[in-house]
Amino acid sequence: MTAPTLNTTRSQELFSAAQALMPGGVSSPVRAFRSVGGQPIVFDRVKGPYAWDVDGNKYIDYIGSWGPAICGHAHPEVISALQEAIEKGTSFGAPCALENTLAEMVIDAVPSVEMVRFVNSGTEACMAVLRLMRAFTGRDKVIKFEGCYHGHADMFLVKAGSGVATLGLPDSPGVPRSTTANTLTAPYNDLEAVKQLFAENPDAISGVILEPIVGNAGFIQPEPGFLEGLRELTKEHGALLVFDEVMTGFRISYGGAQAHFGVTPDLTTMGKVIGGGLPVGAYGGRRDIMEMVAPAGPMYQAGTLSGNPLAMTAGIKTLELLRQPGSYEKLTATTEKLIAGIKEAASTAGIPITGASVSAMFGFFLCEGPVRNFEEAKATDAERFGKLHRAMLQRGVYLAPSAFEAGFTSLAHSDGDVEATLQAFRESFAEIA
Ligand code: KE4
Repeated sequence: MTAPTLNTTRSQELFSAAQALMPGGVSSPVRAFRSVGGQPIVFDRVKGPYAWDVDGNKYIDYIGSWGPAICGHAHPEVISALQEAIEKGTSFGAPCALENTLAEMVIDAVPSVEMVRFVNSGTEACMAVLRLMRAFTGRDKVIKFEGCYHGHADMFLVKAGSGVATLGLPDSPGVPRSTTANTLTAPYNDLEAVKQLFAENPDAISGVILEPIVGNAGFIQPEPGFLEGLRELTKEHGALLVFDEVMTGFRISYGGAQAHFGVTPDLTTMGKVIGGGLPVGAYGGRRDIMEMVAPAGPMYQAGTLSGNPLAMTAGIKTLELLRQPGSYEKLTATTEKLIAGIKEAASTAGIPITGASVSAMFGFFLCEGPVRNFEEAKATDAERFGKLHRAMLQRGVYLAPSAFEAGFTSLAHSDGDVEATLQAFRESFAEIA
């Protein structure tokens, strides 16, 4: 059953103009649909689980602005709180009580966080946390994992995931080798490789940073014992364990992936959900480490718009909505139904698939699996995924435009939305089989 061809004339006009104004016509590479083909659609507005493009087409959205829209886009209580806050100004550049409120909420929720600093993006949070790891330990090297993405700061653009993997970039030009010389990499889920790196670099590794559930190489879960093993190894070697929870924070559970798995890192980065759709990042952790951050300590980090009242307001209201009883049970039920249906639809069409979900995060690869690391993720049939993405878009379902991203559900996705999505998957898999 071939989907009707949507009228996307206005999107095409706007995107064509955008490409003359901005590199690739986008403000972030993955939005350009380069790896899935077809024309990006230009959004006009979003609400709940839906997005509408500038031609009036409606989509069920499983990106949710790449994570922030976990309560649904433009939640009325978030909008109302922002409308009230904006009357008092958009940015103070001075302390405000709202920072205390959001800080208390994050500290109360996230097991590792005794003190927190707000910034404006996940990239900033990861840049700062690496500087803090090095400042606290006096060591320069860091271990990251192939396929994990920690923002676009130079030192992390080594075998990175997300858009770097999506575009098949050999990391990035413009990054001096001297900058990445201290970035060591290992395959995800490979404790032996990490042990080897510590043995080869005695007393030189400041710590290990990872996505506790990978969302930037597709969706890859830690194998039993992996996180616990890293906790032990870092302790044994006087190094720090850092969970990059920019994507998993407040999505996997109200305490993040660290609460879900029961493994407590020394430091945590956050973003996305804690800004409720406005620019917020954060890093936090043990008080003895965080008190090194200026002006309490010597490690410098700063930001004009950090902690601004609008972003704090959106974050506070979003976390208030999420901490309502039953939120994560609902998110889990929605997402488990979705991924089960996707796998069934692919199998019915005879298409190899492996996939899973944890709470409001899911992903699948179009290959037999299992997928335990980035190398195995590359076995996914990216070309077939591109055909699937286009077929789903024509049927009004908006999936991440990359085989190396995760999918996100929200409290706003209804059973009806999931059923409509699964029907689109059944038709699309049949079309591309
Ligand atoms: P931002 O600088 O994009 O706010 O955060 C960087 C970042 C850090 N750590 C993790 C685990 C992340 O997932 C991200 C950003 N995620 C991507 C999606 N894969 C953002 C989407 C984009 O780059 O446009």
